[in-house]
Amino acid sequence: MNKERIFALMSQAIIEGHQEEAVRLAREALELKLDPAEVIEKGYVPGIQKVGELWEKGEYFLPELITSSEAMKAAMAVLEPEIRKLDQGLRARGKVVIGTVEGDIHDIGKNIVASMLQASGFEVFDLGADVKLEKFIEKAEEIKADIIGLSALLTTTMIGQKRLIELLQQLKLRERYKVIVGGAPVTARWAKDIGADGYAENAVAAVHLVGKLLETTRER
Ligand code: B1M
Repeated sequence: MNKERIFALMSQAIIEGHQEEAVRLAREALELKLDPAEVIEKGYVPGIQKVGELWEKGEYFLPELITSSEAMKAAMAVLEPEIRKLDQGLRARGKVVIGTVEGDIHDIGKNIVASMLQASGFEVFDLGADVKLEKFIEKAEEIKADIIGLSALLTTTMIGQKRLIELLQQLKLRERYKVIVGGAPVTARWAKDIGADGYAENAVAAVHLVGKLLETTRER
């Protein structure tokens, strides 16, 4: 089967919420030695995006959203460990604390970002989803992080990204960390407005951004 065909089937499996098929295709992709990051971005992500569109149009309801995201998570559980295996044991590139902000349980995108960062040689401390703002700071202080990464998928939880920056300022810790933000509703404009150090549209951009921010930190 060619790549385009397998990507189309992956997307379809997510749209239809077929968990077993989504997992089967993920395993097949690995057997075919396809790049797991490309498989996620070109096979599965378009499927879950389509699910979001169907939900917006009122054609899908919460049960479909849940079934599709379970199929997505099951496929990610096959692919993400493979991405992390690409990690070459480099641990010198810097430490990143990442999570989805409080009130927000979306974690599929954040997990992809965390896996890609880890595979690219950064030490990643993933706090999960619905994470209290104080917990990001506690962890960053504990492990002497370089970067705090905040994911938000809801327009109502994006405000948590702003509050985290304000909290760092209050605690006189703002200079100590670079803060990066991402998630579907987040934009470069929002990142600038709240005083974040960077915004990434997707996982590949997040890897570039973190690398660039650490370079500039070290040049100082
Ligand atoms: Co919900 N949901 N959801 N959802 N969900 C959205 C976000 C929504 C846009 C759907 C829609 O209306 N079209 C909408 C938000 C509307 C808004 O805020 N304006 C919505 C809603 C309303 C809700 C609920 C409130 C529904 C309800 O209960 N009535 C509820 C929220 C509960 C809560 O959090 N408190 C809810 C629940 C759920 C599920 C649990 C069913 C499930 C999540 C499962 C999970 O994550 N464990 C779910 C899903 C799957 C979605 C959609 C369909 C897909 C999200 C996703 O996984 N995308 C989503 C529609 C959409 O986004 N278009 C939707 C794929 C993923 C790879 O992309 O997460 O964007 P994304 O991540 C990308 C980039 O954004 C970036 O890189 C990633 C990889 O490329 N990125 C970063 C992400 N984080 C980053 C961090 C970085 C850098 C880059 O640096 C730190």
